[in-house]
Amino acid sequence: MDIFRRLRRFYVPYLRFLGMSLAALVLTTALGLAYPYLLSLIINRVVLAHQYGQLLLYVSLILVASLVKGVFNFLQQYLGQVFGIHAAYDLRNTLYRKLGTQAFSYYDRVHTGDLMSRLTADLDAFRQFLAFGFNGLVNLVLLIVFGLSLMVFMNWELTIAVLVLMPVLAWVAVRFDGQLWPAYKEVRRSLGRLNTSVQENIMGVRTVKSFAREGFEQEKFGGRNESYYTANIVTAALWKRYFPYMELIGNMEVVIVLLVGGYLVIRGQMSLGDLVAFFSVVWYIVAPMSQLGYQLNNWTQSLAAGERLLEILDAPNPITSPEAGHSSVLQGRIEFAGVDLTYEEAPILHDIQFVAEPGQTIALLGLTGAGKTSLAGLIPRFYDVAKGSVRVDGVDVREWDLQALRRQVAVVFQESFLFSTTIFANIAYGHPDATMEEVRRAAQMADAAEFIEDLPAGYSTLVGERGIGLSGGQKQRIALARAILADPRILILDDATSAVDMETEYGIQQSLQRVMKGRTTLIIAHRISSLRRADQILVLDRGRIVQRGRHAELLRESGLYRTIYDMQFRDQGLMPVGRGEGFSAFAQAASSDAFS
Ligand code: DGT
Ligand code: MG
Repeated sequence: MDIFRRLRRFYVPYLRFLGMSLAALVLTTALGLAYPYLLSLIINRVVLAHQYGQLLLYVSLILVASLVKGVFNFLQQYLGQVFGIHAAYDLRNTLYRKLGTQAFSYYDRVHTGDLMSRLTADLDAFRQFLAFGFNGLVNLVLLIVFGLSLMVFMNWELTIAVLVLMPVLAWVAVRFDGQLWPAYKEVRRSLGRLNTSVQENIMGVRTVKSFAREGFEQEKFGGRNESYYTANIVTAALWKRYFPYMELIGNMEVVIVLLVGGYLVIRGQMSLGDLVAFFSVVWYIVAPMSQLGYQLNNWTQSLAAGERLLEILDAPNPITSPEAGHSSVLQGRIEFAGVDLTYEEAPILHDIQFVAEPGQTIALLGLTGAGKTSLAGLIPRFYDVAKGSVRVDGVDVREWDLQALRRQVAVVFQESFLFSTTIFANIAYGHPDATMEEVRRAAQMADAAEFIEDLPAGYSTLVGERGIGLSGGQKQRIALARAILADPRILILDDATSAVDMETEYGIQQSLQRVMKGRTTLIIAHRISSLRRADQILVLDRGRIVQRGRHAELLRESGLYRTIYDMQFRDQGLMPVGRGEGFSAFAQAASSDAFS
């Protein structure tokens, strides 16, 4: 019940549709009960009284009642649907908006497939209930109230006989519902897991195939499919176990009516017409009563679904924009003061301290897993610090208006992501009203223009799902062009040129130096060649800055920097493996540009 209360803001605005639907429902039910009454009249006044002249009149009345009932029944169902569709529409939008504002840390935890199944299957179960479930339950109540009144009106002794079994019915229903709730939660959960598996297999199909692990994945999927299957079987079995009881009770009601009613008719205490009418009212009520299980089923299912939707809506978001947050054109001064970062209690960064003046280039170097990406992510506030502060232009990022901050900080992520649309739209993503000229210029600076213009459809080429595939380096350069076009005051390049050859990287760096004049750049790289011209190089080791300075200074010190440098240059010939691919190309670039 609480679940419906907490979700009420989505359906309360549309209660008028439910109201109209319920009004139509009342009329449908009333007309439905008019039928047994007319039947009793036919028997008492026509058949038993031998007044066959009136037959046509009563038959036409029944016909009219059925027709009008049909119209109201249509309205009842249609308006119920409209109610559900409207509420689901709002709920879907709100869920999506909530997911859109969720912090990075939220996405570290959730599974895409599970989220998808909540947004589709669970939302639909909830909609179904709003559309049919409410009405179904109300219908039941109406039938019982109307039907009972009619029965009491016709013969109260017989009514009492029928009511004897009611507590049994209620007991069975409540017991059943108690077992159904956990069963349905399990159905929903296992569907979420199943979808996660499907999603991962589609995303990771290349890895699966290259390791010939189709069998393993098949088995994993099979296992989850089986859990889902079992959960469904369990609910079906519960259902089936309960159903015979309901049917038995229904049939016993019929027997009671025939026994007691027959006795009353024989004793002359009840007319035959009334018995027939009574009998059909009981029939009329018993059928939906035996569907009580179905209604409960519907109700329980939608509660389980509603709970999963509430989990999305109620998930706390640690990163929210402050009210009336700071917002101004950014100069580009970055300051880390005693910054610690933890991911779910695990310490990642310790006491990070540095200042980048506007226009400077800061480089981060360190072994894999040292915390470079994590450090950079603190600037646009992807995560919040555990201790200390990150200030941009002297203002703590937690006091910045989040949108204003992020709009002026562009990040080229370690893994470039392209949307399945045109190359043009991908580059213009952060700046949707960009002209072709601007897009082309950004592409040129990222050294992407040439290959894009060689494609048959040029900038209109579709990438991603339906479009052509691009090489890793091509994707990276498109992502880079996207960041350049956003015209950021702070640019973060997380290994942004790792997939291009050294010559291309060199060219990109030259043009970046021009664009980024007066702006701050943070470069993360594994190749010393990529960062040797930085104003300040920070060497990160297991979450701490262990060395800092310019290339020439760091080379003179013994330490991690020198070690990495030696590995990358001294032992060129001896390095069969490693991250510094393309050494010969680099050597050329290096020789044309003195190191120290
Ligand atoms: P890379 O890109 O391989 O050169 O490595 P870095 O230096 O960019 O490392 P980073 O910052 O991605 O990761 C530092 C540590 O933090 C590493 O032990 C993995 C862990 N870590 C990274 N991202 C997450 C996350 O989203 N959640 C949790 N719990 N840990 C994370
Ligand atoms: Mg990284």
